[in-house]
Amino acid sequence: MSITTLGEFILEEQKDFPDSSGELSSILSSIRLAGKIVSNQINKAGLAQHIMGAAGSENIQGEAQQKLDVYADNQFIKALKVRGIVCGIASEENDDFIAFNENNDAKYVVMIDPLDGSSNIDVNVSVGTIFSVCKRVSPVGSPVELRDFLQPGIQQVAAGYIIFGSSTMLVYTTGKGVNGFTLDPGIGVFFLSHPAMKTPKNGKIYSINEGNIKHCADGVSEYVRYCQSDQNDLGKPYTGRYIGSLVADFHRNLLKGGIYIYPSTKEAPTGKLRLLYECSPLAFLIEQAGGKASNGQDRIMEIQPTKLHQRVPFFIGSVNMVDKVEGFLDT
Ligand code: AHM
Ligand code: MG
Repeated sequence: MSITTLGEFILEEQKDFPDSSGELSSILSSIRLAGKIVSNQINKAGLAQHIMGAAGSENIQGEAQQKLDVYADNQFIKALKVRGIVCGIASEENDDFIAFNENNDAKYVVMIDPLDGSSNIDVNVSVGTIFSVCKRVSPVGSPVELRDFLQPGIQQVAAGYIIFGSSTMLVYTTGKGVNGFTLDPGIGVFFLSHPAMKTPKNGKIYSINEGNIKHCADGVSEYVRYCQSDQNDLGKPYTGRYIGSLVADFHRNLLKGGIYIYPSTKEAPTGKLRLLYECSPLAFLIEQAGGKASNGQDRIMEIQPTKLHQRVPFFIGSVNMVDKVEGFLDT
Protein backbone atom coordinates (compact mmCIF):
# COMPACT_ATOMS: atom_id res chain seq x y z
CA MET A 1 0.00 0.00 0.00
CA SER A 2 1.15 3.52 -0.78
CA ILE A 3 2.32 5.71 2.08
CA THR A 4 0.56 8.73 0.60
CA THR A 5 -1.98 9.96 3.08
CA LEU A 6 -5.34 11.47 2.17
CA GLY A 7 -4.19 14.79 3.63
CA GLU A 8 -1.10 14.84 1.42
CA PHE A 9 -3.12 13.79 -1.62
CA ILE A 10 -5.69 16.56 -1.12
CA LEU A 11 -2.95 19.20 -0.92
CA GLU A 12 -1.15 17.77 -3.95
CA GLU A 13 -4.39 17.81 -5.97
CA GLN A 14 -5.02 21.41 -4.97
CA LYS A 15 -2.00 22.39 -7.09
CA ASP A 16 -4.02 21.33 -10.18
CA PHE A 17 -6.37 24.20 -9.43
CA PRO A 18 -4.08 27.26 -9.62
CA ASP A 19 -6.80 29.73 -8.54
CA SER A 20 -7.69 27.64 -5.52
CA SER A 21 -7.89 29.31 -2.15
CA GLY A 22 -7.84 25.93 -0.43
CA GLU A 23 -11.52 25.95 0.57
CA LEU A 24 -12.33 22.76 -1.31
CA SER A 25 -9.34 21.09 0.33
CA SER A 26 -10.68 22.20 3.70
CA ILE A 27 -14.10 20.76 2.89
CA LEU A 28 -12.53 17.40 2.05
CA SER A 29 -10.48 17.55 5.24
CA SER A 30 -13.61 18.29 7.29
CA ILE A 31 -15.38 15.30 5.72
CA ARG A 32 -12.30 13.17 6.44
CA LEU A 33 -12.39 14.20 10.11
CA ALA A 34 -16.13 13.65 10.58
CA GLY A 35 -15.77 10.32 8.74
CA LYS A 36 -13.19 9.14 11.24
CA ILE A 37 -15.38 10.15 14.19
CA VAL A 38 -18.42 8.38 12.72
CA SER A 39 -16.34 5.31 11.84
CA ASN A 40 -15.20 5.09 15.43
CA GLN A 41 -18.80 5.14 16.69
CA ILE A 42 -20.05 2.64 14.11
CA ASN A 43 -17.38 0.18 15.16
CA LYS A 44 -18.78 0.28 18.69
CA ALA A 45 -22.38 -0.16 17.59
CA GLY A 46 -22.73 -3.71 18.88
CA LEU A 47 -21.41 -2.71 22.28
CA ALA A 48 -23.00 0.61 22.96
CA GLN A 49 -26.78 0.38 23.26
CA HIS A 50 -27.08 4.15 23.38
CA ILE A 51 -26.11 4.40 19.69
CA MET A 52 -27.98 1.37 18.34
CA GLY A 53 -31.53 1.26 17.12
CA ALA A 54 -34.16 3.82 16.30
CA ALA A 55 -33.97 7.39 17.53
CA GLY A 56 -37.77 7.52 17.84
CA SER A 57 -38.10 10.21 15.17
CA GLU A 58 -38.75 10.29 11.43
CA ASN A 59 -37.04 12.30 8.70
CA ILE A 60 -38.88 14.33 6.06
CA GLN A 61 -39.32 11.18 3.99
CA GLY A 62 -41.19 9.45 6.79
CA GLU A 63 -38.34 7.03 7.45
CA ALA A 64 -37.46 6.06 11.01
CA GLN A 65 -34.20 7.75 11.97
CA GLN A 66 -31.58 5.58 13.62
CA LYS A 67 -29.56 7.04 16.47
CA LEU A 68 -26.45 6.85 14.36
CA ASP A 69 -28.16 8.73 11.49
CA VAL A 70 -28.69 11.64 13.81
CA TYR A 71 -25.21 11.33 15.28
CA ALA A 72 -23.53 11.23 11.84
CA ASP A 73 -25.64 14.14 10.59
CA ASN A 74 -24.53 16.27 13.54
CA GLN A 75 -20.87 15.36 13.08
CA PHE A 76 -20.76 16.29 9.39
CA ILE A 77 -22.71 19.51 9.97
CA LYS A 78 -20.40 20.51 12.81
CA ALA A 79 -17.19 19.72 10.90
CA LEU A 80 -18.34 21.62 7.81
CA LYS A 81 -19.72 24.63 9.65
CA VAL A 82 -16.90 25.35 12.04
CA ARG A 83 -14.19 26.05 9.48
CA GLY A 84 -16.25 28.71 7.72
CA ILE A 85 -15.79 27.12 4.28
CA VAL A 86 -19.38 26.10 3.49
CA CYS A 87 -22.34 28.50 3.41
CA GLY A 88 -25.01 25.82 3.76
CA ILE A 89 -25.72 22.13 3.80
CA ALA A 90 -28.60 19.93 2.65
CA SER A 91 -28.93 16.53 4.25
CA GLU A 92 -31.21 13.55 3.90
CA GLU A 93 -31.96 13.91 7.59
CA ASN A 94 -33.23 17.51 7.50
CA ASP A 95 -36.42 18.76 5.87
CA ASP A 96 -34.89 21.97 4.61
CA PHE A 97 -31.35 23.05 3.88
CA ILE A 98 -29.40 24.55 6.77
CA ALA A 99 -27.99 28.03 6.17
CA PHE A 100 -24.72 28.80 7.92
CA ASN A 101 -25.34 32.54 8.05
CA GLU A 102 -22.04 33.19 9.80
CA ASN A 103 -20.39 31.70 6.67
CA ASN A 104 -22.09 33.88 4.04
CA ASP A 105 -18.70 34.64 2.52
CA ALA A 106 -18.12 30.97 1.72
CA LYS A 107 -18.64 29.90 -1.87
CA TYR A 108 -19.51 26.21 -1.51
CA VAL A 109 -22.56 24.16 -0.52
CA VAL A 110 -22.55 20.51 0.50
CA MET A 111 -25.27 17.90 0.02
CA ILE A 112 -24.98 14.78 2.09
CA ASP A 113 -26.55 11.50 3.05
CA PRO A 114 -24.76 11.18 6.39
CA LEU A 115 -25.47 7.50 6.92
CA ASP A 116 -27.04 5.65 4.03
CA GLY A 117 -28.43 2.19 4.70
CA SER A 118 -28.47 2.87 8.43
CA SER A 119 -31.15 0.28 9.12
CA ASN A 120 -28.32 -2.21 8.43
CA ILE A 121 -26.22 -1.10 11.39
CA ASP A 122 -28.08 -3.19 13.95
CA VAL A 123 -27.30 -6.31 11.90
CA ASN A 124 -23.62 -5.44 11.35
CA VAL A 125 -23.86 -4.74 7.62
CA SER A 126 -21.79 -2.06 5.86
CA VAL A 127 -23.20 1.45 5.65
CA GLY A 128 -21.90 4.62 4.04
CA THR A 129 -21.84 8.39 3.78
CA ILE A 130 -22.37 10.02 0.37
CA PHE A 131 -21.46 13.66 -0.31
CA SER A 132 -21.57 16.19 -3.11
CA VAL A 133 -19.99 19.66 -3.28
CA CYS A 134 -21.13 22.50 -5.57
CA LYS A 135 -20.23 26.15 -5.94
CA ARG A 136 -23.10 28.40 -4.93
CA VAL A 137 -24.90 30.33 -7.68
CA SER A 138 -26.22 33.10 -5.43
CA PRO A 139 -23.85 35.98 -4.67
CA VAL A 140 -21.06 35.38 -2.17
CA GLY A 141 -21.75 37.45 0.95
CA SER A 142 -25.51 36.83 0.95
CA PRO A 143 -27.38 34.03 2.73
CA VAL A 144 -27.44 30.70 0.90
CA GLU A 145 -30.58 30.01 -1.16
CA LEU A 146 -32.46 26.92 -2.36
CA ARG A 147 -31.16 27.45 -5.92
CA ASP A 148 -27.61 26.91 -4.65
CA PHE A 149 -28.56 23.30 -3.94
CA LEU A 150 -30.80 22.65 -6.95
CA GLN A 151 -27.96 22.23 -9.42
CA PRO A 152 -27.52 19.40 -11.93
CA GLY A 153 -24.75 16.88 -11.23
CA ILE A 154 -22.49 18.34 -13.93
CA GLN A 155 -22.01 21.36 -11.65
CA GLN A 156 -20.43 19.28 -8.88
CA VAL A 157 -16.84 20.19 -8.05
CA ALA A 158 -16.31 17.16 -5.82
CA ALA A 159 -18.21 14.06 -4.76
CA GLY A 160 -17.48 10.91 -2.86
CA TYR A 161 -18.45 8.39 -0.26
CA ILE A 162 -17.14 6.79 2.87
CA ILE A 163 -17.83 3.10 3.27
CA PHE A 164 -17.91 1.74 6.79
CA GLY A 165 -17.28 -1.90 6.00
CA SER A 166 -14.76 -4.52 6.99
CA SER A 167 -12.45 -1.53 6.67
CA THR A 168 -13.36 2.15 6.38
CA MET A 169 -12.62 3.72 3.00
CA LEU A 170 -13.05 7.21 1.59
CA VAL A 171 -13.42 7.37 -2.19
CA TYR A 172 -13.71 10.72 -3.95
CA THR A 173 -13.34 12.68 -7.16
CA THR A 174 -12.78 16.32 -8.01
CA GLY A 175 -13.24 15.55 -11.71
CA LYS A 176 -9.71 14.26 -12.22
CA GLY A 177 -10.32 10.56 -11.75
CA VAL A 178 -11.35 8.58 -8.69
CA ASN A 179 -9.08 7.68 -5.80
CA GLY A 180 -9.74 5.50 -2.77
CA PHE A 181 -8.18 5.72 0.68
CA THR A 182 -8.31 3.11 3.43
CA LEU A 183 -8.34 4.08 7.10
CA ASP A 184 -5.67 2.56 9.30
CA PRO A 185 -7.72 2.52 12.51
CA GLY A 186 -4.65 2.06 14.69
CA ILE A 187 -3.27 5.48 13.84
CA GLY A 188 -6.39 7.16 12.44
CA VAL A 189 -4.91 7.93 9.02
CA PHE A 190 -6.37 7.31 5.57
CA PHE A 191 -3.79 5.97 3.09
CA LEU A 192 -4.09 5.92 -0.70
CA SER A 193 -4.97 2.28 -1.36
CA HIS A 194 -6.89 2.48 -4.66
CA PRO A 195 -5.28 5.06 -6.98
CA ALA A 196 -6.95 6.01 -10.30
CA MET A 197 -9.91 3.66 -9.92
CA LYS A 198 -11.53 2.41 -13.12
CA THR A 199 -14.62 0.24 -13.37
CA PRO A 200 -14.75 -2.61 -15.94
CA LYS A 201 -16.80 -1.83 -19.07
CA ASN A 202 -18.57 -5.19 -18.68
CA GLY A 203 -19.53 -6.85 -15.43
CA LYS A 204 -21.06 -10.07 -14.19
CA ILE A 205 -23.01 -8.74 -11.22
CA TYR A 206 -26.53 -7.35 -11.16
CA SER A 207 -27.90 -5.73 -8.00
CA ILE A 208 -31.60 -5.06 -7.59
CA ASN A 209 -34.22 -5.73 -4.93
CA GLU A 210 -35.88 -8.60 -6.76
CA GLY A 211 -38.70 -8.65 -4.23
CA ASN A 212 -40.09 -5.68 -6.15
CA ILE A 213 -39.74 -7.21 -9.60
CA LYS A 214 -43.48 -7.68 -10.19
CA HIS A 215 -43.95 -3.99 -9.51
CA CYS A 216 -41.26 -2.79 -11.95
CA ALA A 217 -41.60 -1.77 -15.60
CA ASP A 218 -41.58 -4.68 -18.08
CA GLY A 219 -38.19 -3.58 -19.43
CA VAL A 220 -36.61 -3.96 -15.98
CA SER A 221 -37.96 -7.47 -15.40
CA GLU A 222 -36.96 -8.47 -18.97
CA TYR A 223 -33.44 -7.22 -18.30
CA VAL A 224 -33.29 -9.23 -15.05
CA ARG A 225 -34.43 -12.32 -16.96
CA TYR A 226 -31.67 -11.59 -19.49
CA CYS A 227 -29.13 -11.47 -16.63
CA GLN A 228 -30.40 -14.81 -15.37
CA SER A 229 -30.46 -16.56 -18.74
CA ASP A 230 -27.89 -18.69 -20.57
CA GLN A 231 -28.53 -16.66 -23.71
CA ASN A 232 -26.91 -13.42 -22.54
CA ASP A 233 -23.50 -12.04 -23.52
CA LEU A 234 -21.80 -14.29 -20.95
CA GLY A 235 -23.65 -17.41 -22.07
CA LYS A 236 -24.46 -18.15 -18.42
CA PRO A 237 -26.33 -16.41 -15.60
CA TYR A 238 -24.83 -13.32 -14.03
CA THR A 239 -24.24 -13.22 -10.29
CA GLY A 240 -27.03 -11.59 -8.28
CA ARG A 241 -25.75 -9.51 -5.34
CA TYR A 242 -27.90 -7.08 -3.36
CA ILE A 243 -26.88 -5.92 0.09
CA GLY A 244 -29.56 -3.23 0.34
CA SER A 245 -26.90 -0.75 1.35
CA LEU A 246 -26.28 1.50 -1.63
CA VAL A 247 -22.68 2.46 -0.88
CA ALA A 248 -21.68 -1.15 -0.30
CA ASP A 249 -23.43 -2.39 -3.47
CA PHE A 250 -21.97 0.49 -5.46
CA HIS A 251 -18.44 0.02 -4.09
CA ARG A 252 -18.39 -3.70 -4.90
CA ASN A 253 -19.70 -3.14 -8.42
CA LEU A 254 -17.26 -0.27 -9.01
CA LEU A 255 -14.35 -2.57 -8.21
CA LYS A 256 -15.62 -5.73 -9.88
CA GLY A 257 -17.90 -4.47 -12.64
CA GLY A 258 -21.67 -4.71 -12.43
CA ILE A 259 -24.92 -2.80 -12.42
CA TYR A 260 -27.00 -1.44 -9.54
CA ILE A 261 -30.65 -0.76 -10.26
CA TYR A 262 -33.30 0.99 -8.19
CA PRO A 263 -36.13 1.51 -10.67
CA SER A 264 -39.60 2.99 -10.35
CA THR A 265 -41.85 0.58 -8.51
CA LYS A 266 -45.51 0.61 -7.58
CA GLU A 267 -44.59 1.75 -4.10
CA ALA A 268 -41.94 4.22 -5.27
CA PRO A 269 -43.20 5.55 -8.63
CA THR A 270 -40.19 7.85 -9.10
CA GLY A 271 -37.71 5.42 -7.57
CA LYS A 272 -36.47 5.47 -4.00
CA LEU A 273 -33.06 7.09 -4.15
CA ARG A 274 -32.51 10.82 -3.89
CA LEU A 275 -30.98 12.75 -6.77
CA LEU A 276 -28.95 15.36 -4.94
CA TYR A 277 -27.11 13.42 -2.27
CA GLU A 278 -27.30 9.80 -3.45
CA CYS A 279 -27.54 9.54 -7.24
CA SER A 280 -25.68 12.64 -8.51
CA PRO A 281 -22.50 12.12 -6.47
CA LEU A 282 -22.34 8.42 -7.35
CA ALA A 283 -22.98 9.32 -11.00
CA PHE A 284 -20.04 11.75 -10.93
CA LEU A 285 -17.82 9.01 -9.46
CA ILE A 286 -18.89 6.29 -11.89
CA GLU A 287 -18.40 8.53 -14.91
CA GLN A 288 -14.95 9.47 -13.66
CA ALA A 289 -14.22 5.76 -13.32
CA GLY A 290 -15.37 5.06 -16.90
CA GLY A 291 -18.90 3.85 -16.10
CA LYS A 292 -22.38 5.25 -16.65
CA ALA A 293 -25.41 6.40 -14.64
CA SER A 294 -28.88 7.03 -15.97
CA ASN A 295 -32.52 7.19 -14.94
CA GLY A 296 -33.27 4.67 -17.67
CA GLN A 297 -33.20 7.28 -20.42
CA ASP A 298 -31.29 10.35 -19.42
CA ARG A 299 -27.89 10.97 -17.93
CA ILE A 300 -28.27 11.45 -14.15
CA MET A 301 -25.64 14.21 -14.23
CA GLU A 302 -27.80 16.39 -16.51
CA ILE A 303 -31.09 16.18 -14.62
CA GLN A 304 -32.13 19.60 -13.36
CA PRO A 305 -33.39 19.13 -9.78
CA THR A 306 -36.58 20.86 -8.77
CA LYS A 307 -36.76 19.67 -5.15
CA LEU A 308 -34.21 19.07 -2.41
CA HIS A 309 -35.31 15.51 -1.70
CA GLN A 310 -36.24 14.61 -5.28
CA ARG A 311 -36.10 10.92 -6.13
CA VAL A 312 -35.09 9.34 -9.44
CA PRO A 313 -34.97 5.83 -10.91
CA PHE A 314 -31.33 4.80 -10.84
CA PHE A 315 -29.28 2.57 -13.16
CA ILE A 316 -25.55 2.78 -12.49
CA GLY A 317 -22.43 0.78 -13.18
CA SER A 318 -20.47 -0.73 -16.05
CA VAL A 319 -21.15 1.21 -19.23
CA ASN A 320 -22.15 -1.76 -21.40
CA MET A 321 -24.57 -3.04 -18.76
CA VAL A 322 -26.29 0.33 -18.36
CA ASP A 323 -26.52 0.64 -22.16
CA LYS A 324 -28.07 -2.82 -22.29
CA VAL A 325 -30.78 -2.15 -19.71
CA GLU A 326 -31.61 1.16 -21.42
CA GLY A 327 -32.21 -0.85 -24.59
CA PHE A 328 -34.77 -3.00 -22.74
CA LEU A 329 -36.49 0.11 -21.38
CA ASP A 330 -36.75 1.62 -24.87
CA THR A 331 -38.93 -1.14 -26.23
P1 AHM B 1 -31.88 5.18 3.20
O1 AHM B 1 -31.32 6.41 2.56
O2 AHM B 1 -33.16 5.44 3.94
O3 AHM B 1 -30.85 4.45 4.04
O4 AHM B 1 -32.34 4.22 2.02
C1 AHM B 1 -31.48 3.99 0.97
C2 AHM B 1 -31.21 2.52 0.90
C3 AHM B 1 -30.03 2.20 0.05
O5 AHM B 1 -28.86 2.13 0.80
C4 AHM B 1 -30.40 0.85 -0.49
O6 AHM B 1 -29.74 0.56 -1.69
C5 AHM B 1 -31.87 0.94 -0.64
O7 AHM B 1 -32.31 1.91 0.28
C6 AHM B 1 -32.54 -0.35 -0.32
O8 AHM B 1 -33.90 -0.22 -0.48
P2 AHM B 1 -34.86 -1.50 -0.50
O9 AHM B 1 -34.86 -2.05 0.87
O10 AHM B 1 -36.17 -0.95 -0.93
O11 AHM B 1 -34.28 -2.45 -1.51
MG1 MG C 1 -29.89 7.30 1.96
